[in-house]
Formats: sequence, structure tokens, C-alpha cells
Amino acid sequence: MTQETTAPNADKVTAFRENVISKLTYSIGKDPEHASDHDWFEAVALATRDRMIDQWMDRTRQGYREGKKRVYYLSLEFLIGRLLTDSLSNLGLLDVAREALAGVDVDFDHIRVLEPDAALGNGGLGRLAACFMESMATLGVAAHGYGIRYDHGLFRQAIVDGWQHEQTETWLNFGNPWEFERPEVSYLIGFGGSVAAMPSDGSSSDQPKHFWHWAEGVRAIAYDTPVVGWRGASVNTLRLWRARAEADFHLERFNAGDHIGAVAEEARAESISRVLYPADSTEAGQELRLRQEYFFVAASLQDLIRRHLDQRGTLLNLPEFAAIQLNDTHPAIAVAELMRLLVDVHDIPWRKAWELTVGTLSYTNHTLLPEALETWPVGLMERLLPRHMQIIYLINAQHLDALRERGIHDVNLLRSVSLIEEGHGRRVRMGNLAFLGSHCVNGVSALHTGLMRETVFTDLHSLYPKRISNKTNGITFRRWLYQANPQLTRLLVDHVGEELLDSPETLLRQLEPCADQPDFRARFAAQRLGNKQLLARMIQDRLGISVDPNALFDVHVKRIHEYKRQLLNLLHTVALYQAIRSDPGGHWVPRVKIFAGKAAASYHTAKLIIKLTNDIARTINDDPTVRGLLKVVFLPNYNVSLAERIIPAADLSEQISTAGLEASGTSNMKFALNGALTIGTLDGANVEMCEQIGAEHMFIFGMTAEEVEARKQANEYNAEATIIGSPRLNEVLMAIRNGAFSAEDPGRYTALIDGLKWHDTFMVCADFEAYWQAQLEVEACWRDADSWWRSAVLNTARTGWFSSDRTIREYAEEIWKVL
Ligand code: 4GP
Repeated sequence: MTQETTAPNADKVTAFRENVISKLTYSIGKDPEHASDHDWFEAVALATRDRMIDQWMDRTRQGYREGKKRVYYLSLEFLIGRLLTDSLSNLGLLDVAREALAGVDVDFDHIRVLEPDAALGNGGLGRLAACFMESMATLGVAAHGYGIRYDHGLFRQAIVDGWQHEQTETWLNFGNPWEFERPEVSYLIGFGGSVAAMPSDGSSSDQPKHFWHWAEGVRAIAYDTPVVGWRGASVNTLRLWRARAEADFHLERFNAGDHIGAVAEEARAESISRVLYPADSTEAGQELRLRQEYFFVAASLQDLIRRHLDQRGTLLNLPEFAAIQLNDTHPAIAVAELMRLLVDVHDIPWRKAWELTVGTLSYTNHTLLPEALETWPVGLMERLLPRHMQIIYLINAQHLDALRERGIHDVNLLRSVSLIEEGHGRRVRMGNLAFLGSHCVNGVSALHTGLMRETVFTDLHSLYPKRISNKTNGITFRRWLYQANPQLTRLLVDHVGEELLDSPETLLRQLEPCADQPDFRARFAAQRLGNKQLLARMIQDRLGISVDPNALFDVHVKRIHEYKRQLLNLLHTVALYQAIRSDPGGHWVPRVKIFAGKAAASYHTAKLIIKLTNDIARTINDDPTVRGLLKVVFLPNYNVSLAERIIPAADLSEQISTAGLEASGTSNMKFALNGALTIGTLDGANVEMCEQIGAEHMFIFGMTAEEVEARKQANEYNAEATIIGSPRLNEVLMAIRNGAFSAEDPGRYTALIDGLKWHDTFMVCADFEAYWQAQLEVEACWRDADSWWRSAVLNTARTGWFSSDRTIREYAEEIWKVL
């Protein structure tokens, strides 16, 4: 993004160039004459990092001096993406860097893409954490992000013969120029062993202290990455922990010839930060996942307690100076660990410790899907974290006693709010633990928050009616508009002025009148066409498929999951294909259906849906009767960088989850900000988008969450009858089922399609006709270019509210009390 409207200051350019060359020479040890492209990337990254340091230290010192309350964002995932353009752009140095490099014949755009995409997250909640880190730095909220420095992030997706293959991701292969290793900041994290009650010292503690003799210690080492806010306003720290074996390497065993055994302990300890756990996976690696969760929580809590004690000397005021946000239930063990640290290590009486814990912690829920609400087998917890299990039992006993004291004796209610699930095998409910141990619990869109109150937390909500609040998600406009779409940003700045970049939340609205100006609409459409041409070239290069940039780019990119209903989109694709084939001369709107997304490695149906997409793509793209009017593309290895390329080139954004199942969505906001029109259900934040943008500028269809629920409750939904009632749907299903897209293996999709007929859990068939009709409206609108581009401009103009700055302000004011 061009921040300076005039040429960058020559002195700044020279200084930056000298800095880069000095990094190349003295930090990387390369002569500029012989430096590789990657060396140049690294040198620029190091020079950029230097520009953050003074501000970083200043801000940190200032925070300490002013005794500012700090926010600690605990997240097992940070889906950061590349940092170079982000950091330079926020520092106002993008043009400076570009020109500085041009002076030594290095193309910035060429080296920029050599940065690996830091994919330390699976999807939505991880990307949200990254947007939040940037917004906190922009708003001057003093914050630390805490997570794990995985050696391998989310797998690289290769498509082989249409199937997803998972390959190891290697973002650290060439090192990481952004981070500072802090070997001196390390903590020993225990696992296993036994617990002994400590003899009372006669103090007033209302619960005895315990000593945990853990059996295995793993060291957590800190790695810090500075995160710079817009205009370099302030710089926060993302502190990620790496696991290292504590025990020395067994030299004697090694010398005795046991080369593998000598390193086994090391391997076991270090496996904790080896690889990002795939969120949707089921049983495998359960224990490792719990070890990861405890590891990063324990290290982070010890770290923030040390910082707090250094400054304040007592933990009795912890909630006044520290706010800890739990990003989903993954860090929920923090409730028990903070209690353990306060009671067993810092001698604080149990009741006071509980007050401090609840006062400091808060928890965000990101999904109502039952399989994602974590529970841990009691046996596993007892073995791995015996003291925590005791603490959880005690919290639970006191919680249930307190309810009985309030006159609540309903066994079903008590059972439902218990921390222990007694069904098939006893398990600890991490959602309930996070709820009880937090003073605020929030959902991520108005609809989702309402459903939290009515479903998963209905009983806890009835007991603590003030605890749940809503904080609708947001996105950082710096990355998702200024960097991802410099062409559009330039156009907007031309009309509104530079100040737009500082206050898009309010100033974007000034564009509304432009929606009625043909000239502006034409320029808006032109920037889109430019982005589509770039994407078309990428599709050609990567897949060898040629697509027409003038066609409607209809885009469905996100994790592949049945509730997100990529399958519904595929059924529409096939229906459209059949319609074109039966009337090849018809007046069809040329369309390119673009899909991308990863399926969890163990999620068979999602992987089959990827294969189906590719089978359909192959058949349609090769069919001469279609004459290119419909093209289908599956772009492999969806990640943040690919999203930055695809979103600005989208005309239509597919947000078609079964209503009630998408907690919020954030890509829906990114598309709308870039002016794509949404086809979507009234789900997640789509509902609030509708309120902000106006339903007449979106294509809303399908059952509402209430209708979905009512149908489920009444047990009256019969997909087969729906299919019989829709010849179009029937024909599509028959074609897929009978192998029209998989001649080499005609039975490949039989079970998938029969599954729809017998248990259409995600109501794909039920919403099909409504979706088909909505797609017809899309086509009608596309044909009326004035109307389309008017809506597109209004989408951009009215999306200001979805800035993550607004979201963070709400967290800061209402939950953390730091602004
Ligand atoms: C996601 C939700 O599925 C998505 O709707 C939401 O926008 C996002 O969190 C951020 O709040 N959930 C996850 C997950 O990523 O792993 O549960």
C-alpha cells in the first residue's frame, strides 16, 4: 500500500538501504554481490525489525512506569501469515523499502514472497488472534500474546489426483528473522507424579497447601516477536514457547551404543512444540494435546506472575493489573493452574485465590459444535496433572455446594453445570471450567452469543446471568484492505483523503454517495478487474486452467467442513452445469467457481468433498459444450497469503453455513470490505452484516437458526421427500451418485449422497432450492452492472463496524477494563 502520496524521503531511503546492506554484511555474513534472494529478504526483515525496537522498548518501559494494566491473550493458535509487508506498512516504510531495494537492483515484490507463511493455527480463531494482536498494538493496549512456537505449523496441502495430501510445513527451515530467542526466560513445567498435602503452618489458609512431586520436567523457552501497530503507534510482544528437554543428554547410553534410547527423552519432551495439532482430529494424540495446553498455560502464567511480582510485590492485586483472555477452551486449564500457583506456591488462601482467579480470567467461546467442546478423561488428567485434578474436584464441590445452599437441588441442573461429565467414562468439561473460572464469557457474534445462552451454557447462564456477553469479531483493515488491496485503497484514499487510513471505521461511510456516481463505480469495477486478472494469471500458472477475468468470480474459501456446506455449493455447480448442457445457447452468466481450504487430516468426508470438487472441476472444465461459461477451480494450500490474493478478486462471497453453526465467520467481513457481495444464510456475523450493509445488498437465503432448530426438534425433516419434490436436486444427486464425475470409480460418492438422503444433518437438501433461487438473483443483479457495482461500493462503505479495532475496544472497555 502506498502511504506516502509523494515520493518517499530520499534520506530515509538511503538510511534504510544502508541498514539493509549492513544487515546483509554483518548479520548474515554475505557480500551484496553474492547474496541470494533469500538473504535479501532476511536482511530487509532484520532492518525492519530494527525500526520497531526503540518503540518496543519505549512502550514497554512506559507501560511499566505508568503501572498500566496489561492484557495477556492466551491462544494455542496464531495464524499470522507473512510479516514483512505488514510491519513495513504499519511503520510507514513500505515505499521507502521498495525504493531502497530498487537502488540495488532488488525487486521488493520478488523477495517479499520468499517469506514463509507462519501458519501456527488451523483457521478462524487463530487468525482472529493475529488480527487482535495487531489491533491491540494499534490502540495502545499493552498486551502480550502467549502461545506455542511450533516447529511445524498447519500442514501444507498438496492435491494429488484430486485428493488432499498433507505435507510437513517447514516455516522455520531458514530461521525466523522476526523473533528474539530468550534462553534466559525459561520455566520448568512438570507432568505426572504424585501430590502430598503439606503440614499446616498455622496460617489462615482455608484449604491445605499441597506439594506436587512431578515425575517429568520439560523446559519452556521464550521466543519474542514484536508486533507493531498502525503508524508504529506502539509495539507489543508475541511470546511463543518452545519445549526443550530438561534432563541432560544420556552420554553414557549413547556411548554404550543405544543411540536412539539416549535421545528418546529429549524427543518426548520436545514433541510438545513439534507440531500444531489439527483441531478437528479425534482421538489420536489426545495426551500430547493436553500436554501442549498445560505446557503453554503454565509457562505463560509463571511468566506473567513473575512480571507482576517484580512490579507490585504482591499477587493480591492481580486483577487490577492483569487481564488474561482464554482464546477458546484450549487454555482453560489456566483456571486450575492459576489456583495451584496462588495457593500452593504463593500461599494465598483458597477463597482469596478463587476471587483473584475469576477476577483475572475471561473466556471466549468460538464454536458450539459438540466435537469442539473439549472434555478430558478424568483418568488422563489424574495421571498427567494430578494436582490440577484435585483442584478441579474441589472447585466443583464448592460450586455445587454453593448452588445447594441457594436452594438448587434439581439433579439434572446440578449434573449439567458440574465440571465432571458422568456419562460414558468420566470426563472434565473444559467449557464449564473456563466459564466458572472467568468473570466474563463471550461469544463472537450476536446470534452465536444468544445461542450460547440458550444451548451449551443455558444452565450455567441461568445461574450466572450477567456473565455472558457478546463481542462480535472483527478484522484488521491494515492487512485485509491496505495491504491485500492497494488498488482499492488508493481509490478510497483519493476520494476520502489520507485520514481514511486512520479512521476507516467512521470515514468509510463517506463513500456512500459514491455508490450513485457512475464514474466512481467504473473505477471501483476497474480495480476489481485488475485484481481478477492477477488471480486469473495465478490460476493459469498453478493449475493450467484458463479463466476469463470478466466472468463472475464466485468464491468459497475456508476450512472444508460439512457445516460450512461446500457440498451445497457443489450441488449448485452441478445443477448449473446440467442447465447449461441442456441449453448450450442460453443467455448464461459466465462464472468461475473458486474453492480453497484444508480438511482436517482425519476428516474423511471433508477430504472426499475436496476430491469431489476436483472431479467436478475436471469434468466441467473439459466439457466443450460448456464453452468456458462455467469453470471450477480448487486452489491448493489455502493460507493467509493466498487469502490476500483471492479476496480482493472476488465478486461473490459464499457464506452458506447451516444457520446456527458458524459462530461468526471473519472471511465474510474481509470479502465485504473489499466490495464482494455475499450470498449467505442468516448465520454468525452475516446477521449483523445484513444490519450494517442492508439485506438488499446481499443475497440472503435459507432457513434461519430457529427454523433449523425447530425442524430438528420436531423430527420432521425428511430429506428424501425434499429430494423428490425437487427434480433439479434429484438429477444432480443422481449424477454424482452414479459416477458422472468419477467414471473410473463410479461408486466413489454413493455413500456421500446416500448420507444426504438419510441423515442430512447439515440440511443441504432442505436449503437447496432457496440457494438456487438466490443464485438466480445473483445472476440477475450481475447483468445489471449499475446495480451490482452500487451494491459493491455500499458493501465497502458500510463494513467499517467490522474493524477489529472496534472489537478490541469493546474487550478493552468492557472485559479487560484497560481503556
Ligand atoms: C472459529 C469459528 O468457526 C468462526 O465462525 C469464528 O469466526 C472464528 O472461530 C473466530 O471467532 N472457530 C474455530 C475453532 O476456529 O477452532 O473452533
